[in-house]
Amino acid sequence: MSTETTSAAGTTLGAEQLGMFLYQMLLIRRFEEKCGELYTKGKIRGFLHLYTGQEACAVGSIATLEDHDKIVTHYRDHGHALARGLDPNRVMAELFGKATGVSGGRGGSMHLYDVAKGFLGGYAIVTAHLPLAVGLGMASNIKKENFVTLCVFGDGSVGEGEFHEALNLSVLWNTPTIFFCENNLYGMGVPFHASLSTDIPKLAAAYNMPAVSVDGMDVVAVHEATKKAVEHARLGKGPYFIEAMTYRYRGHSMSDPELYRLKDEIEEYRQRDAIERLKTRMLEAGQIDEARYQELVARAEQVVDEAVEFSERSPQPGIETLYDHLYKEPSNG
Ligand SMILES: Cc1ncc(C[n+]2csc(CCOP(=O)(O)OP(=O)(O)O)c2C)c(N)n1
Ligand SMILES: [Mg+2]
Repeated sequence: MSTETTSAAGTTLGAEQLGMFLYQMLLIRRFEEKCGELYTKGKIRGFLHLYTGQEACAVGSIATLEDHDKIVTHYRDHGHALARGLDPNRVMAELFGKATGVSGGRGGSMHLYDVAKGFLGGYAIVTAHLPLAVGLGMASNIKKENFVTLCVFGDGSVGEGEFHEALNLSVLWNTPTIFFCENNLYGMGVPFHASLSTDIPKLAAAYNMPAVSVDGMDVVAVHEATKKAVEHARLGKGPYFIEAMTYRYRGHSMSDPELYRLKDEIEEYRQRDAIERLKTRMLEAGQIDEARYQELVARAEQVVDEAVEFSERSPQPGIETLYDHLYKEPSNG
């Protein structure tokens, strides 16, 4: 199976849809910036991996899904949750560890979850959710429910055994799975080229599924590519692989001193920023003006401020819930 690079040329998306993309990316950007601030103030604790720079991946891909479709993703999951329409108040409250959080304050940043939205996690173990996505695909086939699963993961997954097991079985079992690899060029501090000797779509195509590479800093290109993949899977043609080339502006997590890359490199990618690109494209096409853009910025800011206030005044989980969600009741002995 051959691989190709897709582009956004000739899109038919209108001003309303593009405006929605712009707003969602602004919301994610603001949300993540606020999370960074709150972490340094000690309001958010534990692990925190920010999605800043990668917004186009979540927004462009998730917009192609229907309500009954499913998403499983990795620990860098805030952007996917917001793009899927999870309540920003409850996402932020989860990061605060509050009872009103989407996972009842038990999951934190890496374990966002909302069954009603088909958002089935947030997984901290690299690649562990790829087999789950194949299992969901089997469920869709066996129960004839015709939902597709968008499975998001990083380039660091490609060297893991489960990656290969999942891709192979998804083809053999013809599951409606979209494997969506956010290649941000690093797995923690290891540059991608130091961990893989070939390119990712080539590897995926070797399992006999269509595999494409797309500019993950271009929300329209991501949308076009994922739309094709979803159509393919929904028609019963099996899995589809997308590599989205992207970049994270912040370190791997909040505790990353970033000694492995130069500031120039970050600047270079900021020049291709997905928000700026879409804004420029819409300005040039007369689909937005500066005043409208500023309205979207202000709305995103307000939603995030409200989410913080909601989280501040939410209660901690009660002590009586301490043993909830455990497989085994604690013994008295
Ligand atoms: C099985 C497993 N091995 C190692 C780790 C430690 N770890 C956490 S994140 C990470 C890097 C993953 O990089 P990538 O998949 O590219 O995602 P990114 O952080 O770049 O979004 C590693 C090695 C882990 N969580 N799980
Ligand atoms: Mg990576």
